[in-house]
Amino acid sequence: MNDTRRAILDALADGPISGPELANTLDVSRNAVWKHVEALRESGFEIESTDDGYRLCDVPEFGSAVEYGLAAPFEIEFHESIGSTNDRARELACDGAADIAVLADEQIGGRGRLNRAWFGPSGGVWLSLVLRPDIPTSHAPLLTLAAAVAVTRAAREAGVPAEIKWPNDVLVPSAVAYEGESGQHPDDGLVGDEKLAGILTEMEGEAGRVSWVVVGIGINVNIEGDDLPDGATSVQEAAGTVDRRIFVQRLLEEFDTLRVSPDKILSAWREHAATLGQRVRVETPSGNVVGTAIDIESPGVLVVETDDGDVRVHAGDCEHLRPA
Ligand code: BT5
Repeated sequence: MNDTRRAILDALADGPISGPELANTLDVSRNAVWKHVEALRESGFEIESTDDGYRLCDVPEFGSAVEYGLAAPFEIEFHESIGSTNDRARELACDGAADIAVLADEQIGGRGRLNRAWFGPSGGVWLSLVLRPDIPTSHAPLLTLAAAVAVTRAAREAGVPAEIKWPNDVLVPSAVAYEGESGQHPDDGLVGDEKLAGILTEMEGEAGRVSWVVVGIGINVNIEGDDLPDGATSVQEAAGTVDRRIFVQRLLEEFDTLRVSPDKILSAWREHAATLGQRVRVETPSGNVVGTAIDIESPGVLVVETDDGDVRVHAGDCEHLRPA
């Protein structure tokens, strides 16, 4: 959001303020104030002109309005529709940007890991954070874990019983659907959780240090079940529609708290993880690992207890299995 518009909103937060007073405080012309107020109205802010001056009556549910009231140092770049927020964030990162959150309502060319397609209809939260942390490249996976915790906390606050699946998914347990409705599990041995969110972290480094990291987060928020792929769910399905501005603010604030205290990330992850204690099958480049997930180690290594001893898995696709 433009700096002057942000300053106008900050001033309006304390109650009505007249055009001349705003012009004076912000050191711009009255005409400029009027133009910025009009632009804010066009982007959905309800600003009334009263005898006491401009009064902020309502804030949009989404868009660059996410910056309004945000208690974390991210600038929001909003797009109604975009190919991939990660692609845009990478461009910004290559230009030297930091702490920008690229946000979209609809994403038409979204990517998952291994270039899988990511479905991004209108009503979701498609978000990519441009970060420049001063950390070794080997620590970057911790940021994926931090993002998963942040999404899970925001979803739980919205009433969704969200849990983390290693390494990069947030899911909603669907035990209720199988036990309650049909009384039968599908015959694939899987627990059958439904995916609420996925995370795609990309980075560039030099001499073992991170130059930039893009943490791409896709969350099905205000989307009907019929508009989602099989095996997916949304906040709307699990708990009803939410104000996405508040949802994204909570997520960004949680993420910001964790990134400045990396030593707290693993314990926070353990607290919210569905994977720990779970029988799992992890597809790795060197074959399948089947056993019970017993712990996570820095910077995101899953420890699986197998018949042949403990195996440490650095990357792979993880499935939660029903007890043998
Ligand atoms: C992920 O990959 O889960 C990472 C997804 C990251 C998406 C975000 S959105 C903002 C940013 N911009 C981007 O372009 N990407 C990031 P993976 O673990 O590989 O899972 C991909 C699989 O999830 C697909 O093969 C589908 O099976 C499934 N899927 C696709 N769209 C989905 C959706 N909206 N909800 C749930 N599952 C989905």
